[in-house]
Amino acid sequence: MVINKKKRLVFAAIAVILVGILVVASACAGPELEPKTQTFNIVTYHWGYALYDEDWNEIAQIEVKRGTTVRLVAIPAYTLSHEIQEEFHERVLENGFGDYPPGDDRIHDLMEAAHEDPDLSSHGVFIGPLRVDLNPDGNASTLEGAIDSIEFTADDVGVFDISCSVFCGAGHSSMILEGAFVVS
Ligand SMILES: [Cu+2]
Repeated sequence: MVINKKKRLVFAAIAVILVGILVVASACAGPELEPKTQTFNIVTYHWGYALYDEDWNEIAQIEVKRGTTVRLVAIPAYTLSHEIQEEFHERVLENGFGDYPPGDDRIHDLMEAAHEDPDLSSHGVFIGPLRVDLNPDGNASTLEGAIDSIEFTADDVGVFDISCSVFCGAGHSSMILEGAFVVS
């Protein structure tokens, strides 16, 4: 009888330990099992990009850890408020592009011409090594139709450029954000 009681106590103790291990293991494994997706918004305009995190804080570059599931959303500026579009317009005037120095009088006219030409209204978001090539519609009638997005796993460590894959006028070849996407 004494031995049986001891046995029962040992079994009970083992059971408690096993349950404890399971609870701790599931608590530890929980966050790793759930894939974490990081979303970034990329606004395209004549001629440049503005990067935002998922809460719409503007960021200088997109940085993720290797293995992260990334969702990139490309949004043409024309779908945003007039005020925001004006801000991008000012950025281009202030910074210039290509052969046009900051404040060059011709920049305004070139931008206006591009805005009025429906064939130049789309911009691409291209990151070759990551096989990202987004083409938000420059002439869509709805916001949903205008937006293009992709979800992928950032498997390759590196520093990647974002560039434009759709001809969009005078500033097309200047639409390069060097080192804009970093996987560490
Ligand atoms: Cu372009």
